Amino acid sequence: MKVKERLQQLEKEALEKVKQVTSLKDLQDVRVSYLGKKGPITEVLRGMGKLSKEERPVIGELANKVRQTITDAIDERKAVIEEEEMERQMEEETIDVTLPGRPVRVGGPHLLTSIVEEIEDLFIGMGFEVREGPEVETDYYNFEALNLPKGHPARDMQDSFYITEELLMRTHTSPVQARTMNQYQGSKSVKMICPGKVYRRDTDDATHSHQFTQIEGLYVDKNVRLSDLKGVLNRFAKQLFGEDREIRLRPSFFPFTEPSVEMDISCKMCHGDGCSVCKQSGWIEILGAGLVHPRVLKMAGYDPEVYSGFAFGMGPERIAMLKYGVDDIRHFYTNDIRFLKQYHQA
Ligand code: 2U9
Repeated sequence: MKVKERLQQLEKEALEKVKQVTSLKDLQDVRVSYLGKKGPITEVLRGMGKLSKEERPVIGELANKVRQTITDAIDERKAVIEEEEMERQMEEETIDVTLPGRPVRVGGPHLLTSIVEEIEDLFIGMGFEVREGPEVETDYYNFEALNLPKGHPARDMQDSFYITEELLMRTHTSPVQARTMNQYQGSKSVKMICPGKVYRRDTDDATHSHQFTQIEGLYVDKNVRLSDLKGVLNRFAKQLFGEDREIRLRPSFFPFTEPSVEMDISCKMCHGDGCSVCKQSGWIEILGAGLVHPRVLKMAGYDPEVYSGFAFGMGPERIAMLKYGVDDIRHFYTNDIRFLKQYHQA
């Protein structure tokens, strides 16, 4: 058979096969068998050397044309098969839009985070700024600057985690306030709260934790009086626990305040009559407070004859326990999702 005829025959044969295949795999087989390196067209091209000078360009052109025709036919067929495949898939695969969706579990702030933020907002509303400080503190700022010199009995009262002789995990957030006053050296007033983690060497139980949260407040200015403290705390208590709650101040003692007080709120359960929540007293202890000790003011560079101030401290865990009826402080740290999710606001 002449080369020309052979090529024409190959074209016809290949086009026929292309027409017949129904899968992409079979189509690929056709491509390889006709156009591949070992295929008949390549063979023809390889044998061109044997042809006469006149025949060579004619056959070369024809071979390329045949190859192009087969390639085009294969590509065209490929598109058709792919389209058919897609249509078949769409027919077969039905999506049941009535199936229930898979819910995405949404997290939310921890109860403790929420209560701290609520308290922060409340004091920000009364003109306080929020400040933070280091959790690893110097003995000076944690004790000394707060009128707790070395050998003071209150240092034993609060067994602490010491890192070195001069460094410890802060036992309260008061050093943040002492640092702020020390920075200003009596040059301006201070109105701040400081929330944060504190550490004490306690054995954990339902009401104690070796690590817990505190929010302390400090207002130092000219002419700050106990009645200012009472006004601020009264607003705080009513806003957090309800306008129907009353407060009372009882005398107490803290080394860094003089006089010192403890604040109670009236019991919501019994409205003052006495019940198990308030241990029959009608009142629930909420926080400690007082007027900043003159010695503390002086150590930070504030003249106690010119400046005075009030300070208070509270434990947000205790506040949250009272507000939401949580009976064990350990619930805040053990991260049982069944506990936590009860307090997620959507
Ligand atoms: C400076 C001066 C005075 C902060 C104060 C309290 C009273 C207090 C405790 C209540 C329960 C903390 O969570 S708790 O353990 N705090 O009773 N804290 S006055 O007084 C300061 C702070 C800083 C410079």
